Amino acid sequence: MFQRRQEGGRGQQLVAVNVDTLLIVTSCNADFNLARLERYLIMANQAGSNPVIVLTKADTAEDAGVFQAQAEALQRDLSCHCLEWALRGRRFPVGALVRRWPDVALVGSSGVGKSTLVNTMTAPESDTNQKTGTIREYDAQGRHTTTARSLHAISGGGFVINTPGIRTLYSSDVTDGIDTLFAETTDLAPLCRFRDCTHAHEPGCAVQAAVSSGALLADRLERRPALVTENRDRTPVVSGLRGNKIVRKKKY
Ligand SMILES: Nc1nc2c(ncn2[C@@H]2O[C@H](COP(=O)(O)OP(=O)(O)OP(=O)(O)O)[C@@H](O)[C@H]2O)c(=O)[nH]1
Ligand SMILES: [Mg+2]
Ligand SMILES: [Zn+2]
Repeated sequence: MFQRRQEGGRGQQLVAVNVDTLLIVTSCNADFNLARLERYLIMANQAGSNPVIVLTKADTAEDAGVFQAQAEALQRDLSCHCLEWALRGRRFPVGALVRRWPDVALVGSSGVGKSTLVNTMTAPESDTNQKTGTIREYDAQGRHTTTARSLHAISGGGFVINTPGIRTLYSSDVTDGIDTLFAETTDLAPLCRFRDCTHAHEPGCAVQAAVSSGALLADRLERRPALVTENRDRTPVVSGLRGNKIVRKKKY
């Protein structure tokens, strides 16, 4: 079950359920943002689905391989597909993917080409014709063309859910998702001297030792503390000291 916290809202909004593969769509242009991709990966990991990064608009980039290499480095064994605009008129190669993981959902910012992809995944005789819209040239922002979620049969089996572009993705209640994103750190954590080690400054930290020895890239740790803190601050605690504090604050 994918859910996301709404901007300004307190509750969670349901995005999709029973999804085997989450296709995280981004473009080889100004939309490409590693920190945002990490949030999508956390969402997919937390829901227990198989995340796949789909890079669209490879035709507009000088070297799409640079985008692909950066995306692939975000999580252990992450699969990442780079799509050429030339795919227009051809089918998105979901065949192998869908045989293993038949139910797919697409997420990503507005204008990255989710609806364009859905149109190439469904059978030509199906009545799927998702409306697509142009993007603003100067910053690659889409215009929120798709406004509702929809489910379509993929030719060859399985189903795909198209979703409206997401503006901001907050992380809350996703501790497991973060642990999977940073699997190298998660694996090392039991070797740290302190059980609640933040891997930032503590002595006897196995993660920092791995960075010093070159076994782990320091880049991998850069955005982790912010994600951990955001998750902690946004996750409601139902019992214990912090939970009680929140209840008291609400009362008075
Ligand atoms: N150059 C190029 N343009 C593409 C590609 N894929 C999609 N587009 C264009 O990108 C624009 C946005 O595509 P959409 O499919 O509407 O994007 P979306 O992600 O569904 O956007 P929202 O519905 O607003 O969330 C359209 O003008 C598409 O024609 C691609 O691979 N290369
Ligand atoms: Mg769309
Ligand atoms: Zn540590």
